[in-house]
Amino acid sequence: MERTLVIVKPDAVQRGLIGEVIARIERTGLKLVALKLSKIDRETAHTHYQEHVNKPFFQGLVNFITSGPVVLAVFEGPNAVSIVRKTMGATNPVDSVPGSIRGDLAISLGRNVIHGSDSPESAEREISIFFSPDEILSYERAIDNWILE
Ligand code: YYY
Ligand code: MG
Repeated sequence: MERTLVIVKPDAVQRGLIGEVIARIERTGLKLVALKLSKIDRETAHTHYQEHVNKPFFQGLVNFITSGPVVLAVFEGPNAVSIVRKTMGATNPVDSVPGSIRGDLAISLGRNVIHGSDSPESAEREISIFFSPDEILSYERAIDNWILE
């Protein structure tokens, strides 16, 4: 089953939006299989955002993601990566549509509330940065037959 990493970013934690963001993803039907409040150190931020290391916004991005507590979550389900990306909305809140997390809750590119993995391969890589295998739970939900065909 596909998994994806979600980070409720420091801006959203400060703004009291943890529940709002997690709830929107829970409501899709994806299963929450790991969850923790954490503070990302600079080395871990570099590893997580390694694809952006040469971009002009990289230092600002690392400063931001390490600036306060975040919530780290793993969601599981068919097409989990794409479902979360759709629920998040476009990277720049100027482009993210109303109804999406960023479209409804953000106005700045560098304060865009949520991270979600961009492919199943990046998801596996990112999840292993933040979670050990024993922190990811396997469990059944009685309602699964009403969510999964
Ligand atoms: O995956 P996603 O978060 O939607 O966007 P990425 O292209 O991976 O960029 C990661 C992160 O970097 C983005 O959420 C905001 C920030 N960023 C930026 O500050 N300035 C840019 N021009 C592009 C991205
Ligand atoms: Mg990305």
